[in-house]
Amino acid sequence: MKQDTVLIIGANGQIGTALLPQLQHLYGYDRVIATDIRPSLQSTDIFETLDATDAAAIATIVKKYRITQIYHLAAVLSAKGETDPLWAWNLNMQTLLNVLEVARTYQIQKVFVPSSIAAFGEHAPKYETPQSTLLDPATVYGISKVAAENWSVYYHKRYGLDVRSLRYPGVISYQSMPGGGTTDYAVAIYHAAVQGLDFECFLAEDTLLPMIYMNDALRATLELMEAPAHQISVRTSYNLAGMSFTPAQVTASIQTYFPDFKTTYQPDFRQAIADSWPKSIDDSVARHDWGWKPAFDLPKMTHEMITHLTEIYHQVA
Ligand code: AKB
Repeated sequence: MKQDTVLIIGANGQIGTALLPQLQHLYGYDRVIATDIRPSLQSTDIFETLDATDAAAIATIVKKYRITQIYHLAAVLSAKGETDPLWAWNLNMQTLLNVLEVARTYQIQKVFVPSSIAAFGEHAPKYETPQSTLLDPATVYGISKVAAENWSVYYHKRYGLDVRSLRYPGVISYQSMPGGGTTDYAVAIYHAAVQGLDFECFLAEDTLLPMIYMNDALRATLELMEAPAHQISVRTSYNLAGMSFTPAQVTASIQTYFPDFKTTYQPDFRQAIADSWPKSIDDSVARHDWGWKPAFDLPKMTHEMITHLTEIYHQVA
């Protein structure tokens, strides 16, 4: 078992919820410290309530547990960020800078800072969006991700901090709900289908977006974090691809299990956000540098989502 002690900030979020057991498995139960601004749902985890806008509070936890790795997963996502741009900017940037400063000060060995396809904007190629291209995001969330990528490079170059990052596509999971994202429909649609409900989608039926199943997203995260430092050629953030699909395509995929399932379309302000993002991602640099390869396509993911959510709703009923 590995000897690091790992801090997760934002452990109650969509990715944190699924990442926590994987890190506990890898590092040992006692060596993973879960934190979030909201209280823990799992009373058995080692958990501390943490407001990551408070740098001193992060430092206290880092010292208390002798932390050696940090996963900084707390952020306001794209759609929610547009409802209060300055609040979203302040929260995303303050928490990031606190994490980087604490990591530098306490000589943390590795830091994971997620980025997103939201870093891309109008002038990036829409299909097979390359690793290096113009980054002109349309949302405050995207702007904060581009800034975070550049701050990560700065801390790496200036202080030698080993910061690593992935540009996540929309992440689809059954373990917990995302909140405040533009790709969230692709999780909610499965919940509706399994409950026997029709689904009203806030994006148009032909809106093609890059997505990834949680298992792939977690494996990519851990593979990146475990790769030897000399294999990491990208210190902004690696492009990461799983699959791309439209609301109509995921509806058709669900209909192979529930033929009567129906989606109606009522695009709202999130359509413009989705339209500003890539439709597919070129992740060849991640494949080359640390051997990334996704395992889940849409049919395989639909099978898993429906199987797991059926179990969950069955237990609740
Ligand atoms: C969002 O929709 O805001 C996120 C993302 C793509 O980063 N899921």
